[in-house]
Amino acid sequence: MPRTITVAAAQSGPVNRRTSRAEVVERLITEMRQARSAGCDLIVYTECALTAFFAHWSIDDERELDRWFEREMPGPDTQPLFEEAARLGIGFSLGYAELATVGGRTRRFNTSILVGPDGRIVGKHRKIHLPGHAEHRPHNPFQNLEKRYFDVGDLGFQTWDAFGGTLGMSICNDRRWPESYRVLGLLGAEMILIGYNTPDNIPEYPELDRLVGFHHELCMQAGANQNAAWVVAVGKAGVEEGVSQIGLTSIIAPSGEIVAQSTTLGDELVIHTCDLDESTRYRGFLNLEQNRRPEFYGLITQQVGQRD
Ligand code: ING
Repeated sequence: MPRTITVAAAQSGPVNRRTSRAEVVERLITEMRQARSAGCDLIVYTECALTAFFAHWSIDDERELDRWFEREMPGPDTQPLFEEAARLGIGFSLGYAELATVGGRTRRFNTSILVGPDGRIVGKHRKIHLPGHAEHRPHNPFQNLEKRYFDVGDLGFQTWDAFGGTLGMSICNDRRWPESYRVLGLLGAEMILIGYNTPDNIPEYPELDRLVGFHHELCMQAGANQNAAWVVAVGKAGVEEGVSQIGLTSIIAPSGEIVAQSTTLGDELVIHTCDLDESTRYRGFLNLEQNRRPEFYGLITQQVGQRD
């Protein structure tokens, strides 16, 4: 009996900064119902799915900043999503800005959770690779202030047994680092869920603008194939608060092939039935256990620039 997960990658169109969480959750629930009607076991929402991607502008007042964060999950605005998931019997992953207390200190994370078909949280990932800058850059048409607004994730990379397989999560810039996929692959990930907010232009490197879509696909196709995992990558797309973001929501097989991809810059469900035994096949082909030579990989675990 093949082990399959039918996944809906729920690309999000722009979310206006004045759109309430309740309105967004209504959109998410509509998509959840559509996904379930299409026979999906899992719907994957994007990074910071509940709000506009507020890292794209400067916020100096801490109380104003904290308005963009969730203090509890589920909270009053998101509880209906969990309840509908349990009613329909469909799982989901959701990206959001998390305000947490860790060791008695307030911490702010760019977070995603995995929720089972019973509406219970299975696992949590906190974004590790924070791109952008901490200071306001007045000459840029938009900011990326994740280094100011978020702490580096403190949970590492993890996998969970769910939906009949082993699943892991990453968030946005995590997908550009081969280490993200390799650690998840070594932990047995057969499917990696990724949300992202990716502008289609890079103020500091305009000469790379033409390659933003190519680099987005390249890093995930390589990560999927080199670690024998499915990758389900879901974008916040379109022009959101003046920032034009790529779509290219993609489902990528362990072969590295993009088997399904969005064609719009709005809300769009990209659905595919993923055979987890494809992961098993490519694991056998790769043979990570016998063919890796970690004795030569030492440099990878060192901080760049500390080489003597
Ligand atoms: N965003 C971007 C990402 O996709 C970025 C930042 C854009 C990096 C373009 C490189 C090129 O990684 C987030 N939110 O990480």
